[in-house]
Amino acid sequence: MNPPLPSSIDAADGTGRSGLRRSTAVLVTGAGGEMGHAVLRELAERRINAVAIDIRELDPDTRALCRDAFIGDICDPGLLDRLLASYEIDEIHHLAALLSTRGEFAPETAHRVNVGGTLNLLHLAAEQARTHGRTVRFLFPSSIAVYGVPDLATKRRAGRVREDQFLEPRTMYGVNKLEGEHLGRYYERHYRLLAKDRTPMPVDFRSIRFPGILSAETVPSGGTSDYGPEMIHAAASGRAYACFVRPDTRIPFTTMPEAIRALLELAAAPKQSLSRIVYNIGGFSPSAEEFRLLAERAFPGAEVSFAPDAGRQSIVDSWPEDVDDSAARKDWGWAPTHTLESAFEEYLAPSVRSRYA
Ligand code: AKB
Repeated sequence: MNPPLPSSIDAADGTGRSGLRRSTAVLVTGAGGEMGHAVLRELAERRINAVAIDIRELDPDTRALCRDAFIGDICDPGLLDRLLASYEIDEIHHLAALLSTRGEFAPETAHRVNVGGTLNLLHLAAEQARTHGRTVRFLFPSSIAVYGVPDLATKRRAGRVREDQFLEPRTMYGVNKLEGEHLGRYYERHYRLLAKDRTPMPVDFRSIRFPGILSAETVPSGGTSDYGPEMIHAAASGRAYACFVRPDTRIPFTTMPEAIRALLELAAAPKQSLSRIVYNIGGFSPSAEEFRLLAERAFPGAEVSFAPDAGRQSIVDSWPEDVDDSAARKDWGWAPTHTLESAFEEYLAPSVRSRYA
């Protein structure tokens, strides 16, 4: 089992919500989402006191992984006040977001949730730091959606994109994630710049730009990298799948266990070794056609066809083919362990197969 993170401070008093002293906890927003369940499971294994927020009631398995759960909107200050009445927060994993496809149907709502929610949580973190006199660590999953490569020829030429290239996102979600990164930098380095009583570095902001994520346990919804996981889950469950991007479409992917490992490794890295606040991590970059071939090999009889949707295609075409993650490798020792083949053979195919068995 992994050693506890340095931030793992359990309540020594055992007073819980009704006692006079508040328990220290790690806050996880979007706890009911794809990533939330996996993060909570890892925190529970490390015996870290986690408090969850989600817009919907958590399923019993996820609820059992946390000390407490608050159901409501991260934009509701009343909800955050209720939470702070019972807990001191010393670390936040802010996973709640409206993804790239869903965000294009309701851009203003996406902005309210993705940026307004992030701002509320950064403010909460800064206030916790001020009242308790210690920096609050803030983990923010950003996304390859912050990139906006102008056209396919440039995408092919660019290859592995660095963190500071092509930052002109096409989607509201990408705009919001980029804004989240900027807000994090501001709260860490410049918050209340002119105030006489300002707290230096109230927030220790750490962010990863995730590629598409493949989970064997859940099927995502509302994203544009969803064609990868949708294809695998459809193939495993014997459903025909019409892929909404062209066969030659290529973006980076990783698996859910690798994504969670990356987030927790970045959380545990010594601050002095971090030269950036936001890092790319790569994995493998198959074309949609390569995905199809692997899915058909792993699940004989799978029926995958291609029916590109022009709008969603244009979103994926604006994301890079691959990312340069050399900063993550150098600063905190990031090392992906899955290749596309091993991700399929060792993780996706067996787990997805047993899920639908
Ligand atoms: C999406 O497709 O919106 C997300 C992402 C790439 O961040 N999966």
